[in-house]
Amino acid sequence: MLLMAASLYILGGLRPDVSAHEGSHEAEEGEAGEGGGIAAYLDGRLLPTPGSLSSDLAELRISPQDVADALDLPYRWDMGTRTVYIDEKPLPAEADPVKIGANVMAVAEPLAKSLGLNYRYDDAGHMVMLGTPKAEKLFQEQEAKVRDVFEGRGLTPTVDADGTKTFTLTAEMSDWAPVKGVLTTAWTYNGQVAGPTIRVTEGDKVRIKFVNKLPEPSTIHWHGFHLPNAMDGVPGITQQAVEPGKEFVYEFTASHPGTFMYHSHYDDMKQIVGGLYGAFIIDPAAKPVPVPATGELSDGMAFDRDYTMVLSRMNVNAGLDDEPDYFTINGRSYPDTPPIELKKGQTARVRLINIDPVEVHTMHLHGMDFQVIARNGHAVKTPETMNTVLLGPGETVDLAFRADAPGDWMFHCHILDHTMNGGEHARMGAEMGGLITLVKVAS
Ligand SMILES: [Cu+2]
Repeated sequence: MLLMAASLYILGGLRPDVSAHEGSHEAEEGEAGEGGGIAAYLDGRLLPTPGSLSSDLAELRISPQDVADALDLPYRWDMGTRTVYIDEKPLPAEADPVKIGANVMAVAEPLAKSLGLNYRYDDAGHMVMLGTPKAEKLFQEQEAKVRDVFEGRGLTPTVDADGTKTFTLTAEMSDWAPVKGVLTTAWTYNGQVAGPTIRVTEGDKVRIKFVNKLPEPSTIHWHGFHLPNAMDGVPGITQQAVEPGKEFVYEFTASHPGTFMYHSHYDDMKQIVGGLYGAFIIDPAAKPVPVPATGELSDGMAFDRDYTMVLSRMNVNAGLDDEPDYFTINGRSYPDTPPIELKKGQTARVRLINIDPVEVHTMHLHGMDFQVIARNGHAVKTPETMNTVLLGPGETVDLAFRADAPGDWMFHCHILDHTMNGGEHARMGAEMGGLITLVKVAS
């Protein structure tokens, strides 16, 4: 309702009645600024108090206490001198803090500048976006990890004399940026979402040292593997849950080649959606055969490029029972998902992994067909030519295609509310987001 009211008066030229604010710093509750419907975000996280607009729509106020709380800085309001102190420093005069209703509200831009925050007002979305330099920096630093997963580069193991490959996965809470300027506290393996890809060869002996630095117990399940029962990672059935501060060593042989995944099997709805998952690729021991110039593509071929897309979501402002707000490919939402880049005539394999515990996805490629060459870690007998493929929770699909049509083609989930980012579901003309990437074919 608030958003609708704001849209109406901006579109229709109406003005909210905020006259009580003019000339008075002690406006009555329910008048000045109330009903402006301005959402305020810091690093993509919604602040609890809605912003307010002055009658000329020029002066936009937000709650300085919300900002201080979000930054974990001490906050103090001196009513006598009408001064706000954040971290014991008074806000500059331009921030002009006033009491509106139950809240102290300050002019957003000078408030943001005085705290070294980026400031942006999204007029169409009636949103104030504040950002910390830390969010920008983390986004840049995480780019290389996202690309490693996307382009199929695995975590580097230590290798014993007998050839056993040892990987360490440390589970810990860590800040993660699904898009530039948005930070959320994620449940991560080695500080990243998706966790690092583990990539070995069929027949390899694998040892994974799991270190639990989470605030809760956890385990790791190896999804699709043929392994000793005690290594299956199900708490209360095959092992005791690994308590915070403790470790567990998983050992098994990479039994059969294919696209798999690993994920937490403890409090799954929270820990998997939180980010505790990754891709596990077992390459075949046999050398792949060259791709023929024409005709059918199949699992055992040596494609020019090999991509992995782990489909999930992050609940930045949404609760676990709410509509999810950021659908992600390897922890990133469009427009910050890296593109698939090919030259005309090249071939690519794309390993789709749906790790979401409840959502299905219908991945659709524009401009070209693809062939489904493997499902759930097994080559399909007769590759099927398609343009849209459905993945239920826990399913994997390997598809392959020849890049025969130059251009920038969308590759996206066709459930269209999976292609909008948080805060934008409710408005017309929202930007594209979520489960979208581009296939860029150079001629
Ligand atoms: Cu979807």
